[in-house]
Amino acid sequence: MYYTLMNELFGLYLILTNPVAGYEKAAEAAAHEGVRYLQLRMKNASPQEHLAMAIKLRKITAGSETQFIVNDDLQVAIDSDADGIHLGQNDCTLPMARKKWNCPGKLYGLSTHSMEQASKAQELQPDYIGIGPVFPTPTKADTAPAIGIAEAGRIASTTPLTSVVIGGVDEQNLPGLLEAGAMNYCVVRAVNSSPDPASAIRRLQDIWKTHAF
Ligand code: TZP
Ligand code: MG
Repeated sequence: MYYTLMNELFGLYLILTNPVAGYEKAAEAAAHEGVRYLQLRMKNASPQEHLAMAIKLRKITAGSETQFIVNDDLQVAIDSDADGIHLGQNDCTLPMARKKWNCPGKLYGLSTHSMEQASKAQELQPDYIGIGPVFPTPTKADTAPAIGIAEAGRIASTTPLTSVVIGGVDEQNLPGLLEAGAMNYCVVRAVNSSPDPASAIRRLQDIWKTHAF
């Protein structure tokens, strides 16, 4: 089988989890600032709450450059007509998700926690992989051990897949991560903790534009 693996460069991938500005304001900021990926991650919400919010964010991002991704819950992704789904190593597999969604053009993201998992991910042809956690983070319970800046950069610069480094990424450590080989990066707290998400997004993307490559 022939297929192309594209290593895309876009900088910020934003996950929304309890943004202090509110989900809608944060999503509007992401779409306005041209953030490529926006993921809804509501770990403690009921499926109904998750779907209701997914439908709102779907409307906010529709027609923008921002691809709307749902974390974990394939049914919520399907029912909200999201642009894609993000799956972890222990979630439903990518082949199962593709079979169930059965809708061409949808995007599939996969978390990886090591060089070995990143290499194996190529067989599954995800649209991007997450690499991390780079640093220990309070944002995700039950997370894999932190891999550190050097290893995250090594994996990102080795894989032919589009990648985002994740876990404790902020304005202070982003330059070092990019120097170590990271391509794109994903944050929760660095934007969700700001009452002004648009400014937080702009500051991060300005750093990325200055330090990448
Ligand atoms: N996956 C690996 S680390 C993480 C996820 C969802 C959370 C990252 O959150 P933060 O606040 O940017 O450290
Ligand atoms: Mg998951």
